[in-house]
Amino acid sequence: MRSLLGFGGIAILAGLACSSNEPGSAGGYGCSSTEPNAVVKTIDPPNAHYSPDTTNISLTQKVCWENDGAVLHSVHFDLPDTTDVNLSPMSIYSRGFGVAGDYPFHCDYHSTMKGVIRVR
Ligand SMILES: [Cu+2]
Repeated sequence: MRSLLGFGGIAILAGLACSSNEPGSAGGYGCSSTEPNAVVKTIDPPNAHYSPDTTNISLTQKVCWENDGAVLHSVHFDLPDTTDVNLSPMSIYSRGFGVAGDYPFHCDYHSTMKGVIRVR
């Protein structure tokens, strides 16, 4: 049975005040930790990186990137999925995958920022 999420499960919540129904976030945004989410945080320079840089999820899980820093980052996937999303300060980006595989990604603004989502 295939996941219903597929590639349609993409949601961008960038800087939209009062639009989040995610609990437990004082600022009105943030990745929910009560759903079956895996959370990846962007870490600002001088030691810019994703934390964690490798994330393992199942076909039914989502990954939520969270920028609670002060500078712009992006989540730019490498081939075969070239989705490219800017992640402004105080914003999140959440998506599912639905197809098993490795999904490497990087930040367009900081060359040290690389990560991979491993979907099994
Ligand atoms: Cu960055």
